[in-house]
Amino acid sequence: MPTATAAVARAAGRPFTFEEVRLAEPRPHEVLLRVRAVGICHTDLSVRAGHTPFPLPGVLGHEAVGTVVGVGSAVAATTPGDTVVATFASCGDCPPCREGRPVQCAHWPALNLFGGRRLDGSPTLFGSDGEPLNGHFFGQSSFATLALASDRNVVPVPSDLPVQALAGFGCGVQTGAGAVLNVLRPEPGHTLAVFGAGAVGLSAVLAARLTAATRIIAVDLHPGRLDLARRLGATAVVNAGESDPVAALAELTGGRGAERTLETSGDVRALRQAVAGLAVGGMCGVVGAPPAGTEVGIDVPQLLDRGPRIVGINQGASLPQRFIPALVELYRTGRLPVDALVHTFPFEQIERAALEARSGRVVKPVLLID
Ligand code: CXF
Ligand code: ZN
Repeated sequence: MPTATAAVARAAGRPFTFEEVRLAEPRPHEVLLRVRAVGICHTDLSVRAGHTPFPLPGVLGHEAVGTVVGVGSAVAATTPGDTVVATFASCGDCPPCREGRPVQCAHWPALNLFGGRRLDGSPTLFGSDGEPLNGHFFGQSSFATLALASDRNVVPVPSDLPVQALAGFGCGVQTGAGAVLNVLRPEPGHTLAVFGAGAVGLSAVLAARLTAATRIIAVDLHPGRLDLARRLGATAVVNAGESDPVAALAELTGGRGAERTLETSGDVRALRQAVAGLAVGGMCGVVGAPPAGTEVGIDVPQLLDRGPRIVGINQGASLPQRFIPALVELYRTGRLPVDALVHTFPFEQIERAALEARSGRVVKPVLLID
C-alpha cells in the first residue's frame, strides 16, 4: 500500500493535522498521483467548518496538479510521468454521463462530496492504525503527497507550465470560466454582471474578456477584490456595501439591466439582486451555494412579464477532457492570465493559507508539495 502524508480533517472546526496515511492500490481504471500543487477552494473550508456535509475524519482537497506515478491495468488516457490536472469525478455510466453531461452525473454528490468512499463503499484511504479514513473527495482527496483518482477525472496537461497556475483549473477556474463560455455565452452588446470577485467570479471576468460582452461589471464588498477585478478586465465595479447593485446595474446600462448575471458568492441577497438586475429576457447563472435547503421566492407576475432564465451551473458545465485543455491553452497564450489570482504556500502552511483566503487577502491559495 502506498504511504503518504496528508492534512487530515479530524473533526468539524478543528485544525488540519499532518498524518501518515495509506492509500489503496489503484484499481483497473484508477490513477495514483504524486501531488505537486493543490488549490484550496471554498468548498474544502466549508466542509472543514462543518457547513457542507462530508464524513470526517477525512482528507479534503480537490484542485490537484500532479505527476502520474501509477496506473491501473485498464487506464489508456494517461501514463506514468504525465502531468495531470485532477477535477471532479463522475460515474461514466448513467444517462447524463452517457449523454456528455458528467456534471449532472446521477452519482455526483456521492462521488464528490458526501460519500467518503468509492461508489461500491470501499475505502481508498487508511490511517496509520489501519482504520479507514474518509477519502475520495471529488474523486481525489488531494491535501496529501499522494492521491488516488481515476482515468475519468484526471486530464493530461503540458508539463512545462507552472503547476500553481493550473491548480484552480480543476474546480474554481473551470467553474467561473465555464459558466461564461459554456452557458451564459454573452453576445455583442451584452452586459455581464458578476456577483462575487473571488476565484470563481474573477475567472468569470477573465473569461468574459474572451467574449464580445460590451460591459463586464464586478460586484463585491471587498475593495481590494474590486480593484483586482478592474485590473483583470472588469469595465466597471460596484461595491455592494456602498451602493445598491440593482440600481447601479440599471444606471450603467441605460436603464435596461444586464443581459447576463452570474452569482458566485452563495449569498441569497446577492442572488436576488442578480435576478432583479437582469434585463428583460436575461439569464442569471447560479454557481454560489448557500446552505442546503436555502430557498428564494419568485415573483410570478414578474416572471411572466420579464422572462428571466435562472440556471444552476455545476463546474461550469464542463466536459473536463475537452474544456480543461482548452483553458490551459488559453492560459499558455496569455489569454486567461490566472496567475494574478494565485498565492502559493508550502503544504505545511495550509492553516495560514486558509486564513488568508478567509480574510479576502488571497483569492486562490495554492499549496506546493515537494
Ligand atoms: C461545489 C459547489 C457548491 C456545492 C458543492 C460543490 N463545487 C466545488 O467546490
Ligand atoms: Zn471547489
